[in-house]
Amino acid sequence: MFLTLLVFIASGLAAGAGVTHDDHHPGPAAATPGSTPFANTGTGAIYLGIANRGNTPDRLTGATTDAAQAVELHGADVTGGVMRMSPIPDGIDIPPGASATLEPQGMHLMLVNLTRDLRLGETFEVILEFEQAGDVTVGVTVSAGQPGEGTSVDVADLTIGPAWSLPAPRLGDATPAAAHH
Ligand SMILES: [Cu+2]
Repeated sequence: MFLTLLVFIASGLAAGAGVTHDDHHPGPAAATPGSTPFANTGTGAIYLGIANRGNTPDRLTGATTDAAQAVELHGADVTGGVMRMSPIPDGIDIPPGASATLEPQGMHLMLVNLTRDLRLGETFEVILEFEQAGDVTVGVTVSAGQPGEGTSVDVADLTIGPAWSLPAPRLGDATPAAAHH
């Protein structure tokens, strides 16, 4: 069961990052909605920049959103075309005068068990938890990979965002909905 979870999380991230993941395709049976909720539930990732304009170190320690059952801070490392990601248990440091950049194939906020489809052009909210700046709610734009859509917000010493996410289906084995224009 644990191994199955790893495979689905890994394939979800690979899809988000544009990496081929067909080797992990579980087959047509897994596409049946409502059969095995755990394995069928999708994942996503939130990307954003966080700049610290002040003189005090801050740290992103966690996040929550209605769009997923859990949000994890992840780092990612690509070696030989294979991406591996790992939790960042102590949070993401934002030193004074510096920035943290969460971007595809790098650090990200992992959305575990999506509660809804993330559809192109839609927005959803995430609450970011900072050691110094406290809880900050920002909008996340579902984008086809165009960071800069949406707006950034200034809170305390931090400039946060714009935050964005790639489209992702709530069901892990479903095909993302086509863009509507
Ligand atoms: Cu991840």
